[in-house]
Amino acid sequence: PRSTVLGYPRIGPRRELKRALESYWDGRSTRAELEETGAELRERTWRRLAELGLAGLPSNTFSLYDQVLDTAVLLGAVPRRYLDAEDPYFAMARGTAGLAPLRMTKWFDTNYHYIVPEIDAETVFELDAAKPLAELRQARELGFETRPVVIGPVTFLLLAGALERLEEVLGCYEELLAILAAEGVEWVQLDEPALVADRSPEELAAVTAAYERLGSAPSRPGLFVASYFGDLGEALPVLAATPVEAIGVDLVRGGLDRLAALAGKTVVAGVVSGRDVWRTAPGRALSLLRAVREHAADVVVSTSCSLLHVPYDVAGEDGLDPALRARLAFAEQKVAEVVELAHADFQGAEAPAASVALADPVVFEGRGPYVERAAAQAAHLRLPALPITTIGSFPQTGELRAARAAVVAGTLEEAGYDRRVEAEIERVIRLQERLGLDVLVHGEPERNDMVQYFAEHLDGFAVTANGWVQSYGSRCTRPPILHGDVGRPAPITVRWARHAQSLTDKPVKGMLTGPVTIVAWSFVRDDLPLRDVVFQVADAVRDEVRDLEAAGVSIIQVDEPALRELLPLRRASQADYLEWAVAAYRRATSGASDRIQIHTHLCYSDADQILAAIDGLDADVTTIESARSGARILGAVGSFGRGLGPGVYDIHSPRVPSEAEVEELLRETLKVLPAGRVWVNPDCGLKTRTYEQVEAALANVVGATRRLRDELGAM
Ligand code: THG
Ligand code: ZN
Repeated sequence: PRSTVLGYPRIGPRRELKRALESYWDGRSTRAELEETGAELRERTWRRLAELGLAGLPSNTFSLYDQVLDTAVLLGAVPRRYLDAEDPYFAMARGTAGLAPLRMTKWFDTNYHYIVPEIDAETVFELDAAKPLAELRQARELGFETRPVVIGPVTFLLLAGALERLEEVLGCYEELLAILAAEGVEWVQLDEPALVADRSPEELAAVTAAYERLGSAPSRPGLFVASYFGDLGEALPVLAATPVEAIGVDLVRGGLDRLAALAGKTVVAGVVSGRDVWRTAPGRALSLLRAVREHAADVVVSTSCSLLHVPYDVAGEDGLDPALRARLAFAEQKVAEVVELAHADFQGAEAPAASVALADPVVFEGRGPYVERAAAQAAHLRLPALPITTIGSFPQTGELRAARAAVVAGTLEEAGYDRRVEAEIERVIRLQERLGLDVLVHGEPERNDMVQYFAEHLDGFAVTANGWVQSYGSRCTRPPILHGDVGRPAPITVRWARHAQSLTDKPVKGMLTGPVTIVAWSFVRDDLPLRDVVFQVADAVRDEVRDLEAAGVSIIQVDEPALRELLPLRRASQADYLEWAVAAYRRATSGASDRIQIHTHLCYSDADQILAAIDGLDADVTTIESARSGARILGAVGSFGRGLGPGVYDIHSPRVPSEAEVEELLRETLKVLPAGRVWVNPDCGLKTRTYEQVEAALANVVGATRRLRDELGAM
């Protein structure tokens, strides 16, 4: 059979695109130079895929920023206010001095973020096929025939919250199909990952309408509709009943149940995972392929989703244990696996291995009831009304980043680095005292990325030298690889927390990352249920909590910014996930005695969806994004029974909020929450801001809070 992949990384094997983007944004290079880097990266990818023996090469999987934004441009959905910007594409992605960017949010259950298209009464859809055509022609000049990849109409409109505009948008897709057919294109790939989540009868009817209409377009290439990130479920027979010629199914996460419906279709069988870094078990993959061939007219071997979500290449990762390295497959290795499977004989393969059974629910001793804890903490901490705090990180200076690089390069000794970190902690403590904050932080100067930092200090994790994965735009993370049993050989944060607390009489928070987030932002072993892995991490966090308490820390923050990210796409599985995720958090914090105040922080503005679960975490204080979303969260928190700090200013923007603005947000908060449970804090960590911005903003936060305290005192 033939072979293909649904998409490929595009940031560049050495993050060439990141460098080119940031250079262009800083005015150090031109748009033409940026485009040139893009063209080189595409050329390299097609050549490499062809060398590896892949038969079906995709095009239009490259993007200068984001594929959803590219689709909005393709369909003419560019809000008018951006058209006068010097570069409307990047104005939508990043904003300009006078224009806020479009919203950004998580791509399904991945750590990739896409730009949310804005579609309203002003939107006039009009096809602009320049980008897919340019990529198609570039590939042809290099001698490669490719399959253009575009996000499908149903997923695009669902992401934009505008499915009612289907008829208009289908006109653009029809026009695109005609143009591609005229170019002699054989196949086009339309991505419909939204079909693996629960869909209403109306939404399924939209699938039928869309693909009946595109299928009967008078002039078109073969239609390949790709689904990924899960099982198509009831959408499979719906899609199969339309005239599309090929359907892509995720056989890593999805099952074989309804494959009989695919009789007569080409099935693009996603048997090599695009979501993990493990080698594919050939026995299982071959028996899946054999099962598919029994039903389908034709089988194409493929990845379960785009390889965008894995790093480029295991080669060069010389720092990894050879035994671990031998188990790994990044994008290049996964392409080789697809090719090998396509050449293999499907006959005589073994049956798929049975999945691992779930362990028994874990029992642990909890903390006392909130009211009792709150009384013990109040007596111990003696905080003023409306206590002011920050989320944890302070600006990361260039000096610190350079010092970390020098340690890696061997030109700076650990002891010298540690002294610099201690000096930075002292500066952050003094700054907070001078500003008049009540609960201080050490500023996290010892951490680059929090998950990377904990992975480096825990057993069972490996970190890569160059395993970058795009998170959004030019931003990447290097997800650690959780490959063995997790353990904490020694305290991790205690020495920094102790140093910080020794500098001041005010309480300094200990700062930890929660078990769900550490696992969500890592590549995780697949031989244990995810839940069991999360519980192992929870036990390591619990050890750290106990040691922080023993070191004299009286407030410990355990963040779970990724709690929502791992929420299953299907509602039927959500309750079970939330139950064990919450249990893992409580286990991680259960080592603290009642007089220790546990804080947590959540980053996103749509937390109201899982507010009950956040309540279930049973943290004494929760800080949460609020300012950026127009304090929308306040409508949902009235029932929240413990301390809450809805952010009073948006740290994602360099803008310094005025005292009056902060005061207004605090007044709004005091309308829905009793004053005794309100905390005052920014929306999120201050790592990406400058000290100048942070000082000015926090001074205004303190000013506004003091005015309200005076009023409360007078009542
Ligand atoms: N850490 C990890 N995953 C995350 C976040 C995180 N996922 C969600 C959210 N936060 C994503 N946001 C970002 C924000 C900034 C960066 C990456 C993801 C970033 N990265 C540096 C870069 O690309 O230049 C590299 C960081 C490094 O040196 O490790 O700025 O906070 N794991
Ligand atoms: Zn945050």
